[in-house]
Amino acid sequence: RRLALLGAPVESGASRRGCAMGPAALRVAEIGERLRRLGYAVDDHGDVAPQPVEGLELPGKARDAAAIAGWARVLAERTYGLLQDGATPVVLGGDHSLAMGSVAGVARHCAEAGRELFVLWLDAHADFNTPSTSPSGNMHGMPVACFCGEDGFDGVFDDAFQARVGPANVAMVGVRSIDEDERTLLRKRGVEVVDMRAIDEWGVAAPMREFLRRVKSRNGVIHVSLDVDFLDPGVAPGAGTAVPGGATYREAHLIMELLYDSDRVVSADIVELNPFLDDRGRSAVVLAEMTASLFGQTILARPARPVS
Ligand code: DIR
Ligand code: MN
Ligand code: MN
Ligand code: MN
Repeated sequence: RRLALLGAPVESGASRRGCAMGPAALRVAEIGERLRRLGYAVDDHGDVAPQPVEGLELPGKARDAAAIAGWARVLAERTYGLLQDGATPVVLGGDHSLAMGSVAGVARHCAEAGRELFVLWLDAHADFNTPSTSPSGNMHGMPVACFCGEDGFDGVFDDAFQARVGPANVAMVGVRSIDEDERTLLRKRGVEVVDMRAIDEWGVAAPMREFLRRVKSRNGVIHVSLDVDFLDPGVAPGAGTAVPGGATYREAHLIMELLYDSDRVVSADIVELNPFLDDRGRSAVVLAEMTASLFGQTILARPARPVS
């Protein structure tokens, strides 16, 4: 199996700068080497450059929409192309607005291949704002609304990348910060949200197994989008919008192992790492370790038992 690393140093979707250094820090944390040691052929395609988009403005609040659309378009094309070639794209962020593009590319591939796509959103935030609900106008708080086909994103993509993900096919885990209008919309659409309270009550394994059962029952595939702020700030301080009470190292690690065991993951984003705010590269290393676990690194190096 071939893994393809794609750097996407976008940061204008977030409120603070620094995410543009994310791909470089993940490489210094040896994300590629870790995956190669697992036996994959890993191609690092370097950092992609955004397509020039001029004059795009979205109705409402959406800061730097034209530039974000430029990143989204190039990433949609690249993830789509890599999947068509049989590779597994792993996009290194960059802020979370890049998922507008990565998921659009995966969705097009799945639509053409007749496979149902599910998205697992690991994040402190729901990222379900639209330009009309967003209090900040920061587009890293909007990607899920965008790829679920909410209004307000006209002109971000051209016709080739209009494939959407049904809100019922999105599961969010670790959420603990949602804006008011965002919450209303999220509820209306019926997105599954495993919030921190649910994790405290049930742990991560029970809701993950339920999600994976659902994916399997539809013979679906999974795109995993991991925001560094899913983790507790004590584990991963390199986050621009850190929220206390996040996932522990072990919870996050177990999720990655369950995902690997499911054998359904076709693509991933590793996003929002802000090396400027990090503590001696600690968060970069944690994310690189999580990525290795997502692709099969195990503690005992023995075959895992299949998920029932
Ligand atoms: C907030 C923060 N919900 C917003 N979102 C963040 O600005 O839309 N997403 N930090 O990752
Ligand atoms: Mn996010
Ligand atoms: Mn977040
Ligand atoms: Mn964010």
